[in-house]
Amino acid sequence: FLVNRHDLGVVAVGFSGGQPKAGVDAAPMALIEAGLIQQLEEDLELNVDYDGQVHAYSELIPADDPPFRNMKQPKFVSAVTKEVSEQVYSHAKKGKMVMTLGGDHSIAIGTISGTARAIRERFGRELAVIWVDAHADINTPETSDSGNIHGMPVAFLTGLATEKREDVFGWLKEHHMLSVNKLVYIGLRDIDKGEKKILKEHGIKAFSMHDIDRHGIGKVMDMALGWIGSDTPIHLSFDVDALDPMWAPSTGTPVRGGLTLREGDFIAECVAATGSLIALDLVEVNPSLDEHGASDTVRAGCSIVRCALGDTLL
Ligand code: NNH
Ligand code: MN
Ligand code: MN
Ligand code: MN
Repeated sequence: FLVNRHDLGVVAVGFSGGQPKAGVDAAPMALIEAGLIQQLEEDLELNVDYDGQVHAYSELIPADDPPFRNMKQPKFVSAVTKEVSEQVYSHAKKGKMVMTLGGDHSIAIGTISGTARAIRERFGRELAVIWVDAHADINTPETSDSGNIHGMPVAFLTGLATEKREDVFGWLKEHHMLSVNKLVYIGLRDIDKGEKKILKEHGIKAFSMHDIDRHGIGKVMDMALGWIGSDTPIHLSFDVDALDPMWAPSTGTPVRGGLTLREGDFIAECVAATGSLIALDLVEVNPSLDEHGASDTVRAGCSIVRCALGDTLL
């Protein structure tokens, strides 16, 4: 009802500027070369609207981009995410489901702001976000130890971090944003001190690996989707580092003790089954990391996407 489930807009974001490791920008090509888009067209029978390009946004590289409020490459990340926001919005306003292939997780500032705006305009509704990640990515520029913006997207999207400078996320307006009570985390296991404080103070719903151990992933998904409520449009932002490095080693900040391959797919299947999914991000696959090559991580990423877009086991 929210989107035409069979019409999928695809945005390939070859961007690594939200963190220091090269290679994450090559993920969209690796996923596409592994047959992802073909599988969606042929096996899932989706009408895919893809411009055939992995965007590098090199035209947006600023002449000069010094750290600002502790953020690294603030102007470049701001300019790229602003452009991604427009790209995602233009698919979403036509009633298409949107899939964005990253890239590091800073790009979610673009993807979620784009869908939040489209959903507001089309339905007058607020968006819910399911953030699957080992990390909470809710640092403000001031709480971040690294200064890497891929650890901050949720803070900017919820208005916990704000900046007036138009060229440093000042372009983010009310209609791009998400309320903290419409956010649910799954898979957390590496949270910074300042982030823990933010999660507590704002009563943000979070299911850590501890919760998954205690209740099992089935019950956790019931609780997560119950929190969001039925008929609420959902944007799923999936950081591949939520999976255990045993299954997805090729990522910039692997953390042991993560989700199994099946738990990752199960999360995506449960979200698909709600019928409320309107957009999906797959981020932080870095094909240049891991000595065995990245085929396991790329295959895991493809599988999660297929599950989220409605592939069922039987
Ligand atoms: N919390 C750390 C930071 O802010 C690490 C973030 N790294 C991620 N997030 N991969 O998903 O820098
Ligand atoms: Mn992340
Ligand atoms: Mn992460
Ligand atoms: Mn290895």
